Amino acid sequence: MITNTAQETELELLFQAKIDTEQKIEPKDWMPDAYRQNLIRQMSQHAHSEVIGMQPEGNWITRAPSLRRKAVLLSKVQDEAGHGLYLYSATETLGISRAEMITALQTGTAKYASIFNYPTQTWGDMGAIGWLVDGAAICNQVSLQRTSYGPYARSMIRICKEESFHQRQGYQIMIELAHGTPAQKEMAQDSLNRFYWPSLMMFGPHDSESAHLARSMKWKIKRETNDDLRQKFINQTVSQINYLGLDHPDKALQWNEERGHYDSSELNWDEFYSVINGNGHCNRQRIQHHVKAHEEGAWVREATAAYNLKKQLKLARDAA
Ligand code: BYC
Repeated sequence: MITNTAQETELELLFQAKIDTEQKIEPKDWMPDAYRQNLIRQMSQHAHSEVIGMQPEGNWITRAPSLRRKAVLLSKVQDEAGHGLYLYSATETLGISRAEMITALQTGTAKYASIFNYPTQTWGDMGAIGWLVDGAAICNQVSLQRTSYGPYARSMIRICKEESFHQRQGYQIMIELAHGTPAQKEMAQDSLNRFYWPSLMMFGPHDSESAHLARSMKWKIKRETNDDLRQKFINQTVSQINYLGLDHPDKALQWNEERGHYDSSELNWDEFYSVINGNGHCNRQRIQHHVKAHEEGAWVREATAAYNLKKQLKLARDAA
């Protein structure tokens, strides 16, 4: 007789074989519960980041310096809402409801990207966010296009295309400021100085401190490690800073011929952990704002549910 444990072991072996041969795991496939939970954690946090990430930029829609800039920023912020929508929908395929995910965000059980707890003080910050924050996100998300869970991988393909546009619009703002008046150049430098370090923290703790890394790599949820992705981003940003004619915020940055990479300063990990544990500059404000918007939107959710019910009833009656 085959026992439950033996069957589970075989299922796990078959599951890992599928991953090892680059086949995607789809919603109705068998998967270990820890795989499902790990994905729910990462994907829902990714969705929350997209949605909370609308707030720092939303802050500047009414103060954009021209109608064209306003339209572009508005469109970018709307894209982020769309990314949240794809990701929440993809996460729902794992058996968790949207309401459960929102509660986890609002009660602090689920995290969102640390970067969005930093305030946006000037128009230059819109340039720095598009260029560096979306740039860091792309670096990570390009590799997530090959993640093992089908719905997550597919959502990443579209999101990456849109993020590339976001990065270009941010870099274009930086080009204009950096090549503008001395005051504009100073604004660009100040935004770079403030957003450079938090952008590097978006990749998470060092690999040696990353709680989920080993299993996520084995299951190919993550395709590259936190430190490898961060290094890629550091390398690619050097020439972009040079082109802008700005000073690199990392005074210790040095090309290492042997490694073929730039060596850089250590990040302020106390600051990172303080921010992800809820004590960043804007953590409370971001969540309060989310709760307020969610409560104000209750009538929309109720109206949609009532409309769907009516539609279902009509379909059922017509079919009867
Ligand atoms: N911020 O074991 P680790 C965008 C947490 S938005 C906050 O390495 P993992 C955009 C981590 O969650 C795109 N928390 O974790 C939107 C874990 O805590 P829990 C955002 C962080 O998951 C609007 C603990 O630290 N992109 O582009 O293996 C406007 C231990 O870490 C952070 C994504 O979300 C952080 N930076 O690796 C503009 C990408 N780092 O869960 C732009 C998807 C770590 O145990 N996510 N933590 O409580 C990932 O790729 C991975 O989750 C991470 C972390 C690389 C972020």
